[in-house]
Amino acid sequence: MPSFWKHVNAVLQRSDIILEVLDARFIEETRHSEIERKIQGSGKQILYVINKSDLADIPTLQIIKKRLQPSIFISSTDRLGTTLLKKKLFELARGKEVVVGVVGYPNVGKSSVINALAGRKAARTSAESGFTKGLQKVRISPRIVLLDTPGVFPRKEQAQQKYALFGAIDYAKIKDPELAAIRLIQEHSKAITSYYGVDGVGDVEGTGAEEILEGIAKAFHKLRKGGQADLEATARMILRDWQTGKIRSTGS
Ligand SMILES: Nc1nc2c(ncn2[C@@H]2O[C@H](COP(=O)(O)OP(=O)(O)OP(=O)(O)O)[C@@H](O)[C@H]2O)c(=O)[nH]1
Ligand SMILES: [Mg+2]
Repeated sequence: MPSFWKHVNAVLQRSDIILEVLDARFIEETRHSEIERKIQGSGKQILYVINKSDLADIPTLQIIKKRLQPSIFISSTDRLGTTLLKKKLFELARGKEVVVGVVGYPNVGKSSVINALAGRKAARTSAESGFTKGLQKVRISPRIVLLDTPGVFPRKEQAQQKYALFGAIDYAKIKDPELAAIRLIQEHSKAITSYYGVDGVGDVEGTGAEEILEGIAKAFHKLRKGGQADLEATARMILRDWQTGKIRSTGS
């Protein structure tokens, strides 16, 4: 990981404009304290790119967007908001040649944002976090060059549970999947119970996250020998479906 930081630091230095890519479902959690501190110290222009907005609740997004400026919400996969983002970059460039660095946590969609702006698959993407390993330069106009970077974690932060939510650590690798799944269920009980068809299980107010997890295990026959619910396997299934964007958040 330290070599990843080397690339990110180089990009922060070389760039005139920085795009910090955030996950629309976890805007605050994906704001990168260490990167933002470095940008603040440099006086460079930052633009928050709230990606994966196709998976989030739009009214909630609009409220947050007002607090976070300058920002724009887009969906790289559905190509929503990408024309506006491009227009904004041209405005900020003011006819000069500019280098635009694209930074953020692993898996938030940095490479996908670049592809959406380029209109082609210029940067490789993957559902696997930590996919981009080096620097990549992608020209999107005669005067605008984008630099893709590997996703990095703030060096002082240890937040496995949070990382599981937005896929910065893959569902298969997370150490305590039950805890992460329970937190996810607490925050998004409606979306999850309706996705798995277990609406009647647990408490709608979000107090019964463990019962919901158990209910999903039983409904999907994820059982250990002896018939006990296999909560770990169920938790990994939920985290996988969440991380791969199968479950859409409903704002609850
Ligand atoms: N639903 C949805 N999925 C997206 C969007 N943007 C990216 N993804 C998915 O998120 C996953 C990660 O995308 P990448 O572009 O590889 O993310 P990255 O930030 O470059 O990841 P690293 O290089 O690993 O740090 C892929 O499975 C993408 O298809 C989006 O706007 N909507
Ligand atoms: Mg990437």
